[in-house]
Amino acid sequence: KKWKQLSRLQRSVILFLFAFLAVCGVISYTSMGEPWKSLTNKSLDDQRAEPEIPGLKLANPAVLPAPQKADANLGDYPELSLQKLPKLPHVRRGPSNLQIKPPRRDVRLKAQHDTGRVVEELVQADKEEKTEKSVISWRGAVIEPDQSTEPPSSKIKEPEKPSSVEAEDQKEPVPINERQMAVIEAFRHAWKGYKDFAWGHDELKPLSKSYSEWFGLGLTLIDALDTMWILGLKEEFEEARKWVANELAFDKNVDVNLFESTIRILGGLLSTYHLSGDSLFLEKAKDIGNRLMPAFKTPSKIPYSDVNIGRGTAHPPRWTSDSTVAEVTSIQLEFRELSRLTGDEKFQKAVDEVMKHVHTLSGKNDGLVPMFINTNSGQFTHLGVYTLGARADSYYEYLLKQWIQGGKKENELLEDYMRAIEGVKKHLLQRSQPKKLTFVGELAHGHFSAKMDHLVCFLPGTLALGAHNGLTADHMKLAEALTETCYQMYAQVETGLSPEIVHFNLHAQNGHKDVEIKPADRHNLLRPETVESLFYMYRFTGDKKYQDWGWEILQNFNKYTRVPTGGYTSINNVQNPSNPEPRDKMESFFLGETLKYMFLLFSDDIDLINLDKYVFNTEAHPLPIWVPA
Ligand code: DMJ
Repeated sequence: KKWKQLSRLQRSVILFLFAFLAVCGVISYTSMGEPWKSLTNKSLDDQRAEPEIPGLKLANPAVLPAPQKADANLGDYPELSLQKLPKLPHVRRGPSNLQIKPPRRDVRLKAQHDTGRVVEELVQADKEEKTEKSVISWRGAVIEPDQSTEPPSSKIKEPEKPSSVEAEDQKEPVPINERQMAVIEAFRHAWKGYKDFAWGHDELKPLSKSYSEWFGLGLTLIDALDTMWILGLKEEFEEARKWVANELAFDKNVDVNLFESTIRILGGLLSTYHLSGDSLFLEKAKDIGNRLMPAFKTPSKIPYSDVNIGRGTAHPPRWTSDSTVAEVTSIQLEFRELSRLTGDEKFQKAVDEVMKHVHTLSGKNDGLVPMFINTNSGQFTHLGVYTLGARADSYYEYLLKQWIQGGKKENELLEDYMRAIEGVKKHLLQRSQPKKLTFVGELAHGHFSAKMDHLVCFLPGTLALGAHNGLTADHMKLAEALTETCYQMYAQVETGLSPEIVHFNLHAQNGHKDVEIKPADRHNLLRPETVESLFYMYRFTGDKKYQDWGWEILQNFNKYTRVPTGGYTSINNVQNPSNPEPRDKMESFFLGETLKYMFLLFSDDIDLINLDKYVFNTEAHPLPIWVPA
């Protein structure tokens, strides 16, 4: 009624005012932001994270056989996303009783690492999450070995208990850093392939999405058990444990290689027993240990290479009655430990006898041993060829490591080791051109060959371990030089991955690098030796360059050997980045050794497998030192 009484002008003014007020209201609401967004299901963390981590959901990673170039971004790690971050364990830190520089905690990556910034954000996000949730280490109190016992006496004792140390629990946790997380991510990717396509079988064939059998004993699964424990992968570990409990049976009519099954299966079970305290693994270790014993029933007591673990028979390879020297002298750490744990001295007696016999043999050249030994006569055969590579390598490694395991009392072992290193210096060391890299060549009937297997790259780590245990400082100097050489075997190659064998140039030639590669030698089997040595060098020197070198290697494994559907593969050609020719096989030692040493290399927690308490077997399975330093 009143509206009708107003004049046309008055009505127009009122309408204009309403319209004006309405427009002002909308503008001020918009400038307040978007308050309705807080009503969505997403957490504030998600909302914060999304715009800050560009590219997290990039497309697939480098796909074999056409990998991306070296400086990968997170697109190479498709599994990495905030939601899928691994559940991280707390690791503990104890007194710094190793002779290394105090490691900085919570290492930050520098800008030169391409994945650094984004991974760092992931780590930060994870740290924030952890402070809220307060995770307790599932690895509990059993990571410290029980070392109070001596080697077994002749009388049968009660089985030794595994480690137990509540004191360790009191120690301050050391957070996992971003490089370790990248290793966890790599392990999970490898494990996914194994689980999806090769579960319970020996090795994954990641391209054909199938598996290969060697012994038919779940080799990869057993080799990887203690790596899962150390990386804190509880779920994966529990699942694998179930397989060991329900499926693993050694009562099989199958020929196994004594050395390979000792270092991978017996060694893997023993170290998992020590880390977890779970007697299942000791029972399985006893079972396989007993089944391997027929190998020692030879005229000379030098064991045969092969044993049928179901039938209890053993034999040499079909074409010879020789065994390989490295094989018969690199089973000692495991059998000695089995005796200590079971109180049954027969295991230790058998392997000690081999070492005592080899100690007295003629045919050595200043401590260097030939590659073959006859199981009938007990004598070396094929005399005159000396190498630190295939067929002799771990003989040298186990001389030192047995001496350490036994509390540094067995002098013959130390004598043989010291003499052998002198022999290496005298006969096998040379320097390459143009970079003057120190390398270990081979000697064949008086002729020096500038050939070096990647396998030889265990040596710098072993030399460093000896120096840490009080041997001459010279050994550490040599270790430093050889580690640099082993790194150059990766760095001078097109893919940044080492071939199986290199030849060093002894004379400078225009445009030639130190490292030459023959077509037959340019494969890479995902081997661990260089990363192993980087780990020892970092532990003992604290020099971060060793971590940086390892990080480069990990990135190159991711670039050239990672199979998108799960797993990593050996490759045939490290010189062709556009087609490294995948071989379709993931060796068990990639999980047992390579990734484990990577994880330990990137760790600043010296108590994560303390080297004064544990000695690694040649397959990277840590066993306790009987008398701690
Ligand atoms: C492993 O089985 C062991 O490290 C062995 O001593 C040498 N070969 C492989 C790894 O390269």
